[in-house]
Amino acid sequence: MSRKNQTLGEFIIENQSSFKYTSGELSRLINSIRLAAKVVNHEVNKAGLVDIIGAAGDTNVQGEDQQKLDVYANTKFIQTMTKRNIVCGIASEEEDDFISINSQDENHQNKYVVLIDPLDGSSNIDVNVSVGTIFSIYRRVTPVGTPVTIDDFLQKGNQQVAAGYIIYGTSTMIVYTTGDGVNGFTLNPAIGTFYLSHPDMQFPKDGKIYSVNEGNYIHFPQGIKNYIKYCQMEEGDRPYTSRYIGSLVSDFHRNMIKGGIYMYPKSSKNSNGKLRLLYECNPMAFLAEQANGKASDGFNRIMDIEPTELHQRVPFICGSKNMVEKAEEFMKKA
Ligand code: AHM
Ligand code: MG
Repeated sequence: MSRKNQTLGEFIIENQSSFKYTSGELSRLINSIRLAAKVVNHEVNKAGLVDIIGAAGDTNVQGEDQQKLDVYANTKFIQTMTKRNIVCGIASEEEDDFISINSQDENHQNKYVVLIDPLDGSSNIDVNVSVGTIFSIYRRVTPVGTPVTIDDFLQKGNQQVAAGYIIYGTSTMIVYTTGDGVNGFTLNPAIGTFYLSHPDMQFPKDGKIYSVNEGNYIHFPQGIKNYIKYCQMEEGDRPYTSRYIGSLVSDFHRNMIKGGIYMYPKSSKNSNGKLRLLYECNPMAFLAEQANGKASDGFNRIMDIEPTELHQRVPFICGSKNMVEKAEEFMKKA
């Protein structure tokens, strides 16, 4: 059982045996994410001090301008996992295609693939607002000893073996699950160590916060419009409070602690919403369910959606169970 003040390193070792595949490979992988997180954290915290913010000039596969820190975080996470030779493949929001990893002596012996959004919400960096890293981990489905294929990445969310996020906020935290609850670790920047600060995190069953970009209201489906009106209605414990940071990790993190719902629905402008199924929605959905919350596209469980492409988008409704179920009710009625 988890103990407060335990370091993340100790926690990983202590909990390794409770994981059904006990080779230690997953532990080493989470350790490498921890290391890259510290390096990226250091750089994110310098963003206001050095000339690192601003578009790097590249455009990513979604046609968005890349900020320099997106590129930096992408490189660091990929480098760390590649150099330590612990994964057989990586897919990233910042890379058009997946990367197959093989060191000559290992001959594709690694079993895990990672999907990552290295710096989510990066439009918030130059205004000093929290951003995050999101990661999702699967066991490969193709045979060990062969190069990974797209099939290793296009797995349903319900096949994830671990998922988590790093939040670069007022404190830096790693929050992750290996399918046995959700635990949060806070970085002590003075000594560079993550400590277990939030054991066994749980979404309150109900909440009073709704998080959605209401600027898109007129483009939303009728069910979402009706649910937003319901949130604003003076009745019982309503109206709810509206809180939207525009940084998924931060909005999710706050809602998990306080109780709330996050929505990025489809709209008449954007038929599948904005968020990416494989490295944004699925990992958050896994965390939500492990913390007694819920994640849906309005009708179906996010983690049951069959992926068809790496950068697929999907409408996303996630948070306190009763709130998500209420939003689904409005979607079905409309
Ligand atoms: P990004 O991956 O380009 O940073 O986009 C994802 C982010 C989420 O973190 C956030 O919740 C959402 O986009 C905000 O979008 P919008 O500005 O349209 O509300
Ligand atoms: Mg993103």
